[in-house]
Amino acid sequence: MHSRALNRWRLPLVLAGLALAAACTPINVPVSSASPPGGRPPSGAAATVLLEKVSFDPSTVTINVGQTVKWVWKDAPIPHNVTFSDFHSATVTNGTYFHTFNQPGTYAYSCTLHRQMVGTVIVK
Ligand SMILES: [Cu+2]
Repeated sequence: MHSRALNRWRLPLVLAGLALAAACTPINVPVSSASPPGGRPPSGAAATVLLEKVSFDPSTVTINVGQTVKWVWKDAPIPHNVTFSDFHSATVTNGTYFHTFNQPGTYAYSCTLHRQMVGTVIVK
């Protein structure tokens, strides 16, 4: 019968599948490289925005110069992105995105898939 030969192949195939899945797992690397040496890690975000119900919640956050905003996707299976005029996240259904703001100002952003999804980061 073939069952013995099939079993010999099954384990390597499963392991290959696991390796592929691991390789495809998105790694959330902070985009900004401006953090000073010894600065706080991005996990110390000053503000967190949830992407859920096809909106940014809260839609406006206020931080100080040098602080980081964290976006958390909570709307699977609906994909979203966080898009500013000169930087953006990937379009994904799960995960997080960080950005550190090093210049004061008012920064508008949106999700390019859902134009009603708009938000603002105010940097003091
Ligand atoms: Cu969206």
